[in-house]
Amino acid sequence: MAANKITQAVYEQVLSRNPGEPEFHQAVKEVLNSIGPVLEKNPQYVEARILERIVEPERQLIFRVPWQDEKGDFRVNRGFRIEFNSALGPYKGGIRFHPSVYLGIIKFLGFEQILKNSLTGLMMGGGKGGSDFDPKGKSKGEVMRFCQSFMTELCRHIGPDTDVPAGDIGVGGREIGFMFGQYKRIRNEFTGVLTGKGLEWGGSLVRTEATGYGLVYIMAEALKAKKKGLDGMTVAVSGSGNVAIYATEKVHQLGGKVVAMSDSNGFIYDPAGINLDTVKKLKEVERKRIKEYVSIHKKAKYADGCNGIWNVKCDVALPCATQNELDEAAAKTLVKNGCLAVGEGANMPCTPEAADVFIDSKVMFLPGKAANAGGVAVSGLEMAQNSQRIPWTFEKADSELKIIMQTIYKNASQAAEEYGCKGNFVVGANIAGFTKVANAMLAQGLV
Ligand code: NDP
Ligand code: 2IT
Repeated sequence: MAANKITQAVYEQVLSRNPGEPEFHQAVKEVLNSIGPVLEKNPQYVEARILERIVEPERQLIFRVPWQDEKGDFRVNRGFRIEFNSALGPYKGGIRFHPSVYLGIIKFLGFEQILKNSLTGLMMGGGKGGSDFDPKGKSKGEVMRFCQSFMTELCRHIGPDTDVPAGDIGVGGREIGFMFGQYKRIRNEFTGVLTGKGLEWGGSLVRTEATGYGLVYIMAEALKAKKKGLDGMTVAVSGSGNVAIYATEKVHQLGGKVVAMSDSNGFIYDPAGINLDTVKKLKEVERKRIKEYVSIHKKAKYADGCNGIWNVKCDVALPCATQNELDEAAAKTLVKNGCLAVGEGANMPCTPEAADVFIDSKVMFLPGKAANAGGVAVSGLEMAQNSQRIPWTFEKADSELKIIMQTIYKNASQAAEEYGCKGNFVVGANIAGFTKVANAMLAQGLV
């Protein structure tokens, strides 16, 4: 059978076996659309039904998370952990707390994570977890009780050599601390079962910064290949969470100027360049809205509606908020305004139509599974430090991160070129990530 017939048949099976999960379908489709040529060259993958296996999670956990709010009322949320693929190592991937979370979101993230983790070159399989719990407006005590309840169930399924969660939207250092404490109490073991831990108790330097820094390192590498650099460039960064903040920090360190950031309510535009100390204080310390920025910086402007950020004229766009936040119309506006490069800090922030606009317009487009792999890469380095029981210096972790991002760029470019799609990093990242996982699955037999 021709490769495109095979991928089409697998896609149809995914649709019928996973109804009502459009984000998962979208993530799978993008990969299937990339790997036809790999199947032509490697009939052994087809014979061993690697595709049919890779789209089916090894294990899916869905559980009740009961907790008590400040008034003493009983509340219930739903918890998830998808242990998607362990061909390359223990399941590894973040935990997301957001009201939009349901099975399809966690499966799309878990599926992407398989190939992303493969690209890092470290020993990590793919997994993802989360809950539809909304941390917004909750007290610290409520968040702690929720995290403890979530971990009371999750702790039976994870372990430092089995499944190692970390943060994602709505889960940062504070939540990792609460979950780690509960795991330790119940299991009576102090192990590297979570990454993104505090620096005094097993965390790695650079993990907090890693996703944003890594995104900018790979963007700098891609621009260098075009004899360009971030110095003097104007940049728009959506979101104002972990990834957005440290992407902005690194852009500024490299001489670029971030002029816009956002949250789910709206965006700020500061032509003088975003003052990151203010954003950090508002978002990391005070947990306030981005709108407050303009009461401190009077020349900056705020507008309601987060999508408006893509109307801001910029050389480089870094979507760092959430899936499908940048659509076809926004992509066309960016292209019209002269945007040269787009790097996905978030997971799948560009719709397929938006990605096509960039690729067709020869805008350099770095897809999330390559561009935001720095976070999980430093998580892998945190696991290595935990195994050694020796913490590394900032310089060592940062230089390893940079090397990993440069290697991802090189491997994705080479794979794209080898399969006749030079400059297409979507195809390149999918092929480079997929090939390693497929080979490992073949070698491991009927897994
Ligand atoms: P945070 O929770 O720290 O920040 C998320 C940011 O995105 C907030 O500014 C939030 O605004 C905004 N946001 C969330 N949902 C929406 C929405 N529906 N529309 C518009 N804006 C939204 O999360 P992270 O920075 O950690 O994660 C951001 C993205 O990066 C996610 O896609 C995540 O999967 C991805 N990622 C994260 C990694 C990490 O190490 N943390 C690693 C690799 C990828 P508000 O406060 O209003 O909700
Ligand atoms: O999407 C991601 O790669 C993350 N949220 C980070 C995962 C991790 O295990 O560090």
